[in-house]
Amino acid sequence: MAAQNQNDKKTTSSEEVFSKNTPSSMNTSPIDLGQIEVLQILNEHGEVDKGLEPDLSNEVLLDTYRAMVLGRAFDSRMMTMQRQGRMGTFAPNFGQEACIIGQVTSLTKNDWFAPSYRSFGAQIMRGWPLEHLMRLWAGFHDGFPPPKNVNDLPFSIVIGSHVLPAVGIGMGMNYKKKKDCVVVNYGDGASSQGAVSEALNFAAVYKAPVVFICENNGWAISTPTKKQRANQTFAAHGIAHGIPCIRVDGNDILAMMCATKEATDRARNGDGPTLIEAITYRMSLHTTADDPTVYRDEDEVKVWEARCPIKRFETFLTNKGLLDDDAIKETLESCEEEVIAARDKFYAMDPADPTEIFDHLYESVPKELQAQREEYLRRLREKGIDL
Ligand SMILES: Cc1ncc(C[n+]2csc(CCOP(=O)(O)OP(=O)(O)O)c2C)c(N)n1
Ligand SMILES: [Mg+2]
Repeated sequence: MAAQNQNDKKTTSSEEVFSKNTPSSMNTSPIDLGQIEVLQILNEHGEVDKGLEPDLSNEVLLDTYRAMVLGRAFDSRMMTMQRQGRMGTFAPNFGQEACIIGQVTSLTKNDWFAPSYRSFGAQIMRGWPLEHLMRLWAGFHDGFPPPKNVNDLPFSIVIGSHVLPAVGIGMGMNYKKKKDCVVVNYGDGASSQGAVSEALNFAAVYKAPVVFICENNGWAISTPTKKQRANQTFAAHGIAHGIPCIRVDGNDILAMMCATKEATDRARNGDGPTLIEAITYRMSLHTTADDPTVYRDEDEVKVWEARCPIKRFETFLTNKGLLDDDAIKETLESCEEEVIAARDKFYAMDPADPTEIFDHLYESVPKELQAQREEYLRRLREKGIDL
């Protein structure tokens, strides 16, 4: 695999993989950063590079496929629930399923995962019940803490702020001489936060066992990557900090799994952090509060539709004799049923007490906040809600 200062002939340059039909918002590599190559194992037609194909069992391949389909089924249902007024603001992950699932397939229960808000597919794999995630997105406080025995951080809405704590966890692992590691993801937009540079520097200097995944999905709300960073290669952040780095086709699940496996092995062996830039695309809106049609061209979205991570994996698995039309249909139906069952459980739960939003900032509530609490209760009573 390509990493800093290595020359693996099997990987290709970013131009070969992405120059064709690359949308204008995503100039790739205007500067020659020749050492940072793009790893792709499954091309957008689902054809595999035999020389790079990983040796994975049929069970792992099919479980990974189902995890991607389940993530998308969760996504679709949450969008519907939000539009029905039964869910809070939600950040979909359409089109980024390979990027997100491939990050966690090489983690064990002892490892840590520090996600951003678009990571629910991976959170499900890590052991978060779906109805727990629904509580979270509905804004109920009890949805935020990770379930018992799941070593994940709750995601932070403050962009990039979870990256430093993730490095702290990695440094703690070194201190305790553990062989575990941390995967932390953040977006192209988050990469501009000072805290992310600080985190990279700490991890590099202290050889923290951390895998940084920069999810370059083309946009930070309405800011395209070309306005985010003059050097379009987010992986170069690694070079600047002395961290081995690689760019990966983030819509290729096999490439994501291989890159993350190599990075987690390196971390466990005491060789410190790795930075993976996953090149993917946010197919849908930023959140349910956003309307991308006002700032981006639909033609751009069409280009990425052809690079669908689920479709290309389906083609690969079908060619391998592991899937057929019936199995594809059954997988989708069973994932939808699982999501519906979770939705019904979620609807049957008691809602949270809405006044809890006043409870968690101060040990004793200051009088100004107490006045707001009373005002809020008064307004709820006006609407016929008496707590
Ligand atoms: C510190 C901070 N600044 C601004 C925001 C508002 N905000 C929410 S999401 C977002 C864009 C993040 O883009 P990116 O990191 O690329 O992640 P993506 O949403 O594309 O997954 C911004 C600016 C915030 N939540 N926190
Ligand atoms: Mg982004």
